[in-house]
Amino acid sequence: DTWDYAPAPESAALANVAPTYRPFVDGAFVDGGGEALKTVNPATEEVLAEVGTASEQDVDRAVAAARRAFEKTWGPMPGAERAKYLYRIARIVAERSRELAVLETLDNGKPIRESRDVDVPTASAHLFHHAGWADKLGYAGLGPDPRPVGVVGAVIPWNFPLLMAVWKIAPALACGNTIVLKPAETTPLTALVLAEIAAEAGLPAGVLNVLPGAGGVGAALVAHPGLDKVAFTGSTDVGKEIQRTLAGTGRRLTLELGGKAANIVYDDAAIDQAVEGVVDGIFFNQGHVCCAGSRLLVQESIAEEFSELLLRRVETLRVGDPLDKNTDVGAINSRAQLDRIVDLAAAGDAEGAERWTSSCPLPERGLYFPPTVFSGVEQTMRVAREEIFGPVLSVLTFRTPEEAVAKANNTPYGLSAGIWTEKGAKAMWTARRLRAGVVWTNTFHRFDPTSPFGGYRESGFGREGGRAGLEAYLS
Ligand code: TXE
Repeated sequence: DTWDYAPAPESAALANVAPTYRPFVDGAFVDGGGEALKTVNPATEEVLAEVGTASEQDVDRAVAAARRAFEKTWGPMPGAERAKYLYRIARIVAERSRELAVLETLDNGKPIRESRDVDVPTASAHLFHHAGWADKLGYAGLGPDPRPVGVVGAVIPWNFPLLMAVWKIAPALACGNTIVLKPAETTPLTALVLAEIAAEAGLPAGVLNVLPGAGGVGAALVAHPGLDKVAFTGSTDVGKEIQRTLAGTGRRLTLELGGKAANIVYDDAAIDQAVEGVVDGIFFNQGHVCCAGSRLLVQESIAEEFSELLLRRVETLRVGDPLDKNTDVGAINSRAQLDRIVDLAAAGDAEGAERWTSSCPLPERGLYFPPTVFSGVEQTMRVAREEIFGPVLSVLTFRTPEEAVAKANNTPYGLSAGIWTEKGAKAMWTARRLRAGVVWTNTFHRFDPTSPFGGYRESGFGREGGRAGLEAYLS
């Protein structure tokens, strides 16, 4: 009893896969009707690739192709068969991990150590995990026979380009949906390689479509009446705009937006471990992380000692060439983002916070910002309230656990938080009171496909990963 939508890799699908960067629609790379964009390597500001972008007609075509695939091939396909494609894609991602890691680092600016050890393996793990769900959805606690939602439109940001693509694609496809994905304009390359990988795995035409382009392509996509669901990760402002666009349409929506996470260090914490966690919490991926621990809340009794150890450790971080395996902090993804970081840091100075900057020399060219720590930060300051999305930590202090919780929750966001203590009961007491979707204890930035990830309030709604993450893609 064979299911005949699994052509061998040397099939016709691959004939259309050219090593150029163009929209991927209905199983083939096509000449998009949009104006070509240039993606730059932020470490050098040199043009990396010219990328064909999608027009509104391409959005129409992609949504129509996704609808056809949903109705004719992917939707009716048994889960066990869908799983085979996802396993195959997961395996190819793992096999091509070096290439993907290098491309991600070139396009995004993140250290190769991170793209190699975090982004790509986490993406492949997410695909493997969801491949395993495809034939077990009846056990997901969502009824005996949960149905796919239909055609999904997904818009993703530039901070984890491949991983965010996979966070949308893997659950959507595992649940039997088809998808049209718009990667960020500054980092479209790995999503297009992923499309090539899908073709290599023989994924039926139309199941996955990738439309490079700027925000206008995203706006045209999310407003498209042919979608059943929209999944967005990006800024809170755009998330709110999308929510307004979808109001009253009955279409499903999940939003993963910004954050301003507190990393709470109690006086009984293992200090060296906490220093490492705080450093990783904010300087991982240059701080371009929605769940970054951008507010350190340290207990007053150890604040001085902790700050001293922290600055000494931050001083050792190597800022530089993202392709160098020894680099800890890479390049800022775009000039616009660098400007935003510079402006917000200037607001910290203006409002009276004390700025400390690492003395690590920065490369002579490229987009860089040195690791920066603001102390004497008050809760009302912009550096304590606004997402900086850069390598900038704001330090606040607290006296009691109650005060720590109150300060941690004093934010319009609610995506993540960290707790550092050797006392289990104190960790549990604190975690229960934090209004954050993810709370890490004695660790930070721990991502696992089995754990749901998502926010409260202005950090958005809906979960990605785990059983909860499937709900968004099933009805
Ligand atoms: O985000 P945008 P930007 C935060 C972070 C950062 C700020 C701005 O603080 O400094 O947002 O970043 C597409 N309809 N985060 O400007 O614009 C866009 O093309 C539909 C946190 O890069 O939200 C891209 O693909 N789509 C965040 C994606 O939205 C639209 C990650 C994200 O871009 C659109 C990124 C529109 N009207 C930024 N306008 C996180 N949660 O991790 C733009 N886009």
